[in-house]
Amino acid sequence: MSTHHTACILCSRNCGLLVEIEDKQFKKIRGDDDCPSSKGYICQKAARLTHYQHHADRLTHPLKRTSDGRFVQVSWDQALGEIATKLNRIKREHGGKAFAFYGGGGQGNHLGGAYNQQMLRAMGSRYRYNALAQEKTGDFWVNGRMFGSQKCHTTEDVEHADYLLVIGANPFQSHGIPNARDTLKHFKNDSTKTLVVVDPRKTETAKTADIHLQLKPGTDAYLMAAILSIIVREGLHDEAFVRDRCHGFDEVKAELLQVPIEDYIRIADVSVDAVYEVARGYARAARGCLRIDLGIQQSLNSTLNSYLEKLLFLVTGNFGIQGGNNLHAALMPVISDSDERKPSTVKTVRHGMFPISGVYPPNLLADEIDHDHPDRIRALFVDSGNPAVTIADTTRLEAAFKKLDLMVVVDVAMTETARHADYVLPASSQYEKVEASGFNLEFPENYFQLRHPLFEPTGESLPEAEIYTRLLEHMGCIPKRFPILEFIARHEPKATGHVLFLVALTIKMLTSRELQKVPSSVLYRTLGKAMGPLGSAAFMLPLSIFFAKEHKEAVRNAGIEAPGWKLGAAVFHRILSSPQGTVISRHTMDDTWALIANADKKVDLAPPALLELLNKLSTQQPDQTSKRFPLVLMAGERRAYNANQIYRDPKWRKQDPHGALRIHPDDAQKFGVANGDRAMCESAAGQIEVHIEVDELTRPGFVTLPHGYGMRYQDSAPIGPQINRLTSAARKDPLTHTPYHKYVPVNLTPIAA
Ligand SMILES: Nc1nc2c(c(=O)[nH]1)N[C@H]1C(S)=C(S)[C@@H](COP(=O)(O)OP(=O)(O)OC[C@H]3O[C@@H](n4cnc5c(=O)[nH]c(N)nc54)[C@H](O)[C@@H]3O)O[C@H]1N2
Ligand SMILES: Nc1nc2c(c(=O)[nH]1)N[C@H]1C(S)=C(S)[C@@H](COP(=O)(O)OP(=O)(O)OC[C@H]3O[C@@H](n4cnc5c(=O)[nH]c(N)nc54)[C@H](O)[C@@H]3O)O[C@H]1N2
Ligand code: SF4
Ligand SMILES: [Mo]
Repeated sequence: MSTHHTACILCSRNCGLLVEIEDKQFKKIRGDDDCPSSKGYICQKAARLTHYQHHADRLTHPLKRTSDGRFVQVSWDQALGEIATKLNRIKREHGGKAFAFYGGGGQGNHLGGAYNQQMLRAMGSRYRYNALAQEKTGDFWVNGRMFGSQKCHTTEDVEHADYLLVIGANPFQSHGIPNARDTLKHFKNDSTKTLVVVDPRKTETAKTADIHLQLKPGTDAYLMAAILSIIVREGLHDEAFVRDRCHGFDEVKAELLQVPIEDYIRIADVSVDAVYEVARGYARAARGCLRIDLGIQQSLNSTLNSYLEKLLFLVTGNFGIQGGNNLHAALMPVISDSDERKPSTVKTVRHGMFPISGVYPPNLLADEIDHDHPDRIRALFVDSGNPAVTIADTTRLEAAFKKLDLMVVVDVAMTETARHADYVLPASSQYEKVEASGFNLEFPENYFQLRHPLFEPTGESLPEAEIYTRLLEHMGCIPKRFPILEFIARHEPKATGHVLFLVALTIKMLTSRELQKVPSSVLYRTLGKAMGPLGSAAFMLPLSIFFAKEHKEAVRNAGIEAPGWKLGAAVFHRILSSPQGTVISRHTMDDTWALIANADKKVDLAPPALLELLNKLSTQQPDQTSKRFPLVLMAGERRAYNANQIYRDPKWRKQDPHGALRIHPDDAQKFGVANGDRAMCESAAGQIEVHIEVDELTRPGFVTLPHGYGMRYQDSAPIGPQINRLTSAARKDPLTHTPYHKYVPVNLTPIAA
C-alpha cells in the first residue's frame, strides 16, 4: 500500500486527492489537505474514480476496423504506419484543409494538447473543433471585443464576495467555483452575505439562496437588460469606474435607457419587486460577484447574454476588486486569441465560419464533412472527446462519419465515437501517465498541479506524447534521434537552469521550419528523455519561462526565487517537485488592469456589434415553443451522478440509473405521465424514450434530461438518454454557432406499460 498526491479529473475544479493504492487499484480516495486550491475538499463523484481507471471497456491494444466492420488487434507500428501513409496521401492529394482534429483534452488531461496540436501544424490545417465551442466561445468572443483579446478570460472571487449573483449555473452539482458546497453553505450561514440565483428550476443551489428568480427559460437577456436599465436609471452605476477605466459608457447608457423595464420583466415572468431588489442590492454591494454558466451560454441570445453579464459587473465597478470578477494569468493556454478580423483567418469551407479562441464549432462539423466541395474534411482525429454522443444531432453526425476517408480515435475507452473509427488508439489513463489540467483560472493566486503517474499503463496503451511523436516520426515530420540535444539534456548541471540546452535547442529549431511545427515532440525526445516518467511535461520548460517573464513580481510573491532569467526554470522545477500542486503566482488586485489587452488598459463597454444585439432584443420572439412542441427541454443537466462521458460503467451511479426526465406535477398530469412511467420525448430533430421523474422543483413548461448518459457499456444498448438525438445543429447562436442545448422545444407522449 502506498499513498500519493493526485487530482480528480471529473470537472474543471480538479480537486486535489490523496489516494492509497495497492495491487494496481485505488484502495482509498480522499481530499488532499495539501492541495493549495481545494484544501481537502471533494464531492461524492471523486470517490468512484476506480470506475474510470478499471472497467471492461478500457482499450488495451491498437485496433483496426476491417471491411466487415469488426475491429482487429494490430501492432502500434502497423497502426501508426498505415495512418501516416494515409495522412500523407490525403495531404498530398487534397491539402491540409482536408484534415480536422476534434477534442484534445477533457476535464483533467491537457498535457496531450501540446502533442496533438502538432498534427494540425504537420498537416497544414487550422481546423481544431472542440467542446469549448459548444459552450464558451460566445463568452470568449465578447472578451475579445471588450478587453482586446479572446485570451482575457474572467473569473470570479466568490469566496470574498458579499453579494453573489448566480445566473444559469448550478454550482452545488456542477461546481466550477472553489469548494462549491462549502462556499454556498457559507453564504447561507452568514447573514451579511446575499445569494441570488436566477434559474428556471429550484436547484440545490437555488434552495440555499436568499432570492430565487425562477424565470422562464431563455429569457435571461431580457432580465439582465432590465436589471442594467434599473441600475443606470437610478444612478447606481459606478461613475468613477466607467469614466476612468472604460470607454463607451454613454452609448451603453443611451441604449439601456430605451429598455422597457417592466415589459422585459414580464417576459421573464418573475416578480417586478424582486428584480428591483436584486438590481439595487447587487449595485450597492461593496463586493458584488457574478457566476454564470451554461444556463445562459447554451440558451437563446447566448452571445448577448455574455455581453450583458459582463456589463453587470463592469458598470457597477465590481471588477478588479477582491470579491468581484477579474481577469487571471494562465500558465498552460487552453484559450487562445483568433480575432476573425485578421487577414490570416481560415474559414470553414461550407459555412465560412471563423475560429473563436482558435476553435471551430462542433455544430458545423457534420456539415463540413458531408458535402460535395473538393475541400471538404476527409480525415478526422478525435482525442479526449466523445462527439458521437455530445455534439448536437447525433444521427446526422453518425451519417457524416461514414463519409470520411480516415477516422482515428485516441481514447482510454471504447466509446460510441470510437465505434465509427478506422483506427482506435489506446491512451494510458490519466493515472497511468504524467498529467495536468490547464483549468487554473484563478486570481489573484494561480496554481498548477502536475500529477505524477500512479499505475503502470494498461495493456499496450501509451501516453499521448508517445502516440503523436511516433506518428509524426512515421509521417517523416521529425527525426527519431537528436544526439547533441539529448546529450546536453542528460549532462547539463542543474545550476545552469537549462541554459545550454535552451541555446542548443534554439539553434536546432532555427535550422528547420519542419521542426518548428513539432516543438513539443522535440522537447519530449530530448529534455523529456532525461526527465524519466515526467518526460511528457518537458514542453512546460519554455511555458514556465514565458510565464515568469510576464508575471515576474507575482511569481516572486509566490515564494519562487531565482536570479534573472533563471526564474522560469525555477517555476518549472517547483512544478515538477510539487505533485500536490503549487502556487505559481500571487498577484495584486491591480494586476487585473495589466492583464487587459487593449493598449490603453481600458475596457470597451460599447462594441458596436454587441450594442446592436441589445438593440434588436425587442424584436425577438422570446418564446419558441409551439403547439406541436409545447415544452422547453433542458437537454443536459448536471446532476449528482453524471460526469460528462468519463465514467462508462453504469455501476458507478448510486441513483438515477435511467437519467430520468424531470417534469413539474402540473405538466405530468397534463401529458398523462406519472413517476416511473416511460414516455416518448420528441423534438423536431428526433425522438428518444425517457423515464419520468415528477419534480416539484422545476418550472411548469420546463423539463430536464441529464448530460453524461447514453453510453453503451460492453456493447449494451445506450444506457440512459442520448440527448443529442433530440438537439438540432441548426438551433444555435447565429454568430458563434453554439447550440441552444438548454432550450429544445419538445413534446411528450406516454408509452403504454
Ligand atoms: N455533476 C457534474 N458536474 C459537472 C459536469 C457533469 O457532467 N456532471 N460537467 C462539467 C462541465 S463540462 C460544465 S461545462 C459545467 C456546467 O455547469 P452548469 O452550467 O452549472 O450546469 P448545467 O446543469 O448544465 O446548467 C446550469 C443551470 O442552468 C439552468 N438553466 C437552464 N435553462 C436556463 C435559462 O434559460 N436561464 C437560466 N438562468 N438558467 C437556465 C439549469 O436549470 C441548471 O441549473 O459542469 C461541470 N460539472
Ligand atoms: N445536449 C447537450 N450536449 C452537451 C452538453 C449539454 O449540456 N447538453 N454539454 C457540452 C459540454 S459543456 C461539454 S464540455 C461536452 C463534453 O463532451 P466531450 O468533450 O465529448 O466529453 P468528455 O467527457 O469531456 O470526453 C472525454 C473523453 O475522453 C476520454 N478520456 C479520458 N481520459 C483520457 C485520456 O487520458 N486520454 C484520452 N485520449 N482520452 C481520455 C474519455 O474516455 C471520454 O471518451 O459536452 C457538450 N455536449
Ligand atoms: S467532480 Fe469536481 S468538485 Fe467533485 S471532486 Fe472532482 S474535481 Fe472536485
Ligand atoms: Mo463543459
